[in-house]
Amino acid sequence: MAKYKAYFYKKDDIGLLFYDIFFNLRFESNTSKDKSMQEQLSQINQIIAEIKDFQADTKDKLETFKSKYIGKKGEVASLFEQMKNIAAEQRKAFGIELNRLKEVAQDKFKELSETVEAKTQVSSSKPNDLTLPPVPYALGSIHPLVQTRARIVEIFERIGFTQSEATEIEDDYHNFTALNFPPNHPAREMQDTFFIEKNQTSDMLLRTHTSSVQIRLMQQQKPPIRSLMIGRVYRNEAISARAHCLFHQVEGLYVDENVGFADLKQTLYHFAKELFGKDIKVRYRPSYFPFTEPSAEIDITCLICKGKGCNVCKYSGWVEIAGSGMVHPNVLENCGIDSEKYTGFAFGMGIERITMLKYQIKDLRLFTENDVRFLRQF
Ligand code: 2U9
Repeated sequence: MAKYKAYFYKKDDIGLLFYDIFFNLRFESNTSKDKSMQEQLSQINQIIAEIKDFQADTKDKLETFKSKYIGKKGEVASLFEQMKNIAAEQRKAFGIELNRLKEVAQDKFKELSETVEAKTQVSSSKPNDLTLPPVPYALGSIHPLVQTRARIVEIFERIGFTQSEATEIEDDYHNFTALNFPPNHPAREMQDTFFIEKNQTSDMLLRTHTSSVQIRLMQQQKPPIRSLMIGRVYRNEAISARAHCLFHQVEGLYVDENVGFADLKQTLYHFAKELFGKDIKVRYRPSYFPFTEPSAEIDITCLICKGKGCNVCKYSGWVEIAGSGMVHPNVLENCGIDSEKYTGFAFGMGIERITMLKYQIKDLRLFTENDVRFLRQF
């Protein structure tokens, strides 16, 4: 609607009066058309949203939809009527929006008609045949990492290992210092570890291994200790097919009088054969960790090429499954355990790595993508 302003004109201002009326009329009526265009567009969007939300499970509701939106006196038709009020230069754009609305309404009507049709067929069909077998539930499957974890626990529980747990947020002491990490060890850098808080007294971080659980256990419980620590650990790594910032570890600790390297070897030899089969070979390769001395990495024959050499084992015939070693005397002493009286061995492995080797999975990211096509295979 054009709006008129009230002015007081002197007698000789009559020309100005005509000019003003003419100009205001043009000016006001254009503004009014602009406004009308804006209003109509927002109305179209509102109707589209309403249409998308509309539910109909009966013929009555379907009829309501039809007369409200696509009938002769419906919203779409009435908006087409408004076309004449739209400024000529905006009419094309308005028409495009209107056609979009019409299309949305027609598609929705088709979709609702099919739903109502299907419902009426079901309700008008014969009563249920109670003798038919039940429709089976769509069952999921156990995640491959959970399966591997369960199998590892089963193997170690049978030889006397219990399970221990602690929090994933740790302090610097339990994650590094008590484990004999020197103050400037690279693992303490921000590039490798997620720090939550950096304090004068103690840094808080996301644990980088489950070894901190073993420290807490040894502080609370005196030997004999034979326990597994399982859980999530975090490292500041870029996510790729071979690395992730979050993965799962199983660590084991056995501390008692007269525990020696032969016990370590035999325990992990038993484990590897149980998990990967009697035919695989196991070898211990000297290594270094701050928390164990001596330390060894544990390899088994490559499961793909059976030791002949392939690109998975980098043509060595061996793949690494775990790290291990005799608990460093400093670590025992840090936990109040007499290292003259007691000795112990420890080992650690990544559950993802073991699962990838066992099932020949090539990309670590598959474990967290939740794609049922992957998960269904286990
Ligand atoms: C205490 C003392 C010693 C646990 C060990 C390893 C060697 C090891 C890696 C395997 C792959 C971590 O998941 S991984 O990246 N672990 O190589 N872990 S010995 O030694 C301990 C733990 C706790 C108190």
